Amino acid sequence: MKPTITIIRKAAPAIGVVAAILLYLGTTVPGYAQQQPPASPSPADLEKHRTTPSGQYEPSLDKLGEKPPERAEPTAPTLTKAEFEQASRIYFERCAGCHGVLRKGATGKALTPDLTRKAGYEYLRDFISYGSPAGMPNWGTSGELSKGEVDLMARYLLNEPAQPPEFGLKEMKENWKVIIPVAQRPKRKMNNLDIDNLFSVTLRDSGEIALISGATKKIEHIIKTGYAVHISRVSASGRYLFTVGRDAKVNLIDLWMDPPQTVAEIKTGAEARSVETSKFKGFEDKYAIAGTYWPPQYVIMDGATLEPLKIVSTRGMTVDTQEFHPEPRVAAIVASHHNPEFVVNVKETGQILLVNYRDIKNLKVTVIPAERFLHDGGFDKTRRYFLVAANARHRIAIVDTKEGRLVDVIGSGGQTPHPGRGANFVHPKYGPVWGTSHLGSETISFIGTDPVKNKQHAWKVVQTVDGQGGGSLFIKTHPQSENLYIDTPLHPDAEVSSSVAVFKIKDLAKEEPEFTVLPIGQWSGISEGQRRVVQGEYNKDGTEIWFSVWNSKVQESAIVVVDDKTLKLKSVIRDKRLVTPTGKFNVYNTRNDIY
Ligand code: DHE
Repeated sequence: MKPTITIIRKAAPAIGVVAAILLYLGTTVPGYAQQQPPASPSPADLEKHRTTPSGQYEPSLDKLGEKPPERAEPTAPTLTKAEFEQASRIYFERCAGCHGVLRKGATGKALTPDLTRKAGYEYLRDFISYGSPAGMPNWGTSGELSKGEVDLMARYLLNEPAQPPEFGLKEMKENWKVIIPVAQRPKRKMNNLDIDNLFSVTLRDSGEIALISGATKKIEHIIKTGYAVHISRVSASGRYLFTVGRDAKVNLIDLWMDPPQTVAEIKTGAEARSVETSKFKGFEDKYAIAGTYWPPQYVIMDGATLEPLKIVSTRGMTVDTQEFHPEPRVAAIVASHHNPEFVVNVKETGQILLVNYRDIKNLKVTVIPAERFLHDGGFDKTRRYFLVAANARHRIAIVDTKEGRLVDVIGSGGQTPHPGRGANFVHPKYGPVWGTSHLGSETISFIGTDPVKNKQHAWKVVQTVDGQGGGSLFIKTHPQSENLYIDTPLHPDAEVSSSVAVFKIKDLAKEEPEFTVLPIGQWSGISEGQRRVVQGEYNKDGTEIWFSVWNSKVQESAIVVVDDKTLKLKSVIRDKRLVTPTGKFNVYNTRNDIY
């Protein structure tokens, strides 16, 4: 295979990426809306939306769709019980991510019966069929929903919303299993794995993770997890690995066992994306926390058994208009290193909660008003400040986790920031910065994070540079590295989505820094599919960076390892067990919040 590297000066903005973003957010992206003719996504786009990885990025509540709704009594117009259940399933899978489980609106419009009945059946039917320039897909004309299904959904929306089940202590305990009790677990590491350099790799569509050795690149073990497992997090000691599925199932994996295996599991709700474990001194490995999309709540669990201890609802008031929101989803959660606290980001209310676990019984929660639509984020290099994207508001909220206060909420410098956990490095001109890329624009922004020695730059976007285009999800560097990598897996152009851009950090001192393009998809040796390249993750030493080449479930995927010094291909992991690899979590870097 012949590696090719291209040097690019400046890339043209990728207007085409807007369709993906609109589908993702269910809304218009300011600025882009003006450049775009008001058109609905084409049938081809919608087909991609349904069948491709980028399509799967659309917020969905597909697990919720499998639950029969509790209130299935039709009001107007009449729907049979079977019709109501079918419509509820379609609603939770396709609509609830944007319009809300209870149809009160989120990034999409509210669809409560008072509004839908005013609009009327024909209006709803046509809206569902043809979509809207504001981002509503044309479900009918694209063939995504049949004529009968469009009619069903229009009638369904005239009825009272289905009420999905709540999930309290009783339900959690019924779904909680300690497979290996603590007393029967090993007292020391029993295997020969170099745990710190192990990668936990999400195998999205097979509901598994692969544990891959950082040294040999060999798949050591595959472990069954929740449905479309979303992230892995590692306990402070490095012994326990936590995964969370979209179905809200949390697996606790003991990495000391031979082979590593799930020692406890629990279902914490119907839909979830986040899990974390206590890291403050004196509380290492003691607690775990999972946040759910449905029901809107978080649960604090015992760190060694996952026994649910305290469930707290996130229903409450929005940060700006101070209205009650009935279903604010829990997005990113991180564990503070400065206090015995979890930082819980509540998406729809825009509140950041500092949940103090020193005394679980008399739980103290500091509520920090930030900005709506909080999604993902990470610490600065000192691990004191937490920066999180309010993605649909194009802003970044910054919290001082030592003093427990909001530092500021600032414009991100681009459209729809999506940092993952972000990237920390020392900028040649501005000192320590944290960076984010964007879903909706080619912008990569750097925010000053040192309020002591570089006060004039702190909490400001000190520089923006253009990458390959929009559709970026993750940015990455490492304290040992001189490079900064930006993926673009949701870019509509296959060449862009299957490659990554790399900036030399020292070049950021220049007026218009150049970047190098690494054709990771081509390097994988796979010729089928769009080969979307997603989420760089370093090995423990920061000498190599791993990228997933993410194809659909029926196509071949791979992991490509790049030598960070030379930017050359180091190795390719191809194995039929690598089904849709996406997130990768190096044990050492994840447990120490190195990014
Ligand atoms: Fe993610 C992190 C939510 C789609 C891969 N994703 C997160 C977090 C949230 C979230 C709230 C932060 C967790 C934390 O730090 O505690 N993701 C969502 C969605 O709601 C969304 C948009 C749609 C959905 O229905 O799930 C979504 N995410 C995706 C994907 O399609 C991705 C690309 C592939 C996949 O595996 O599903 C994807 N999300 C990831 C990854 C992280 C993540 C790899 C962790 C990044 C990290 O470095 O920590």
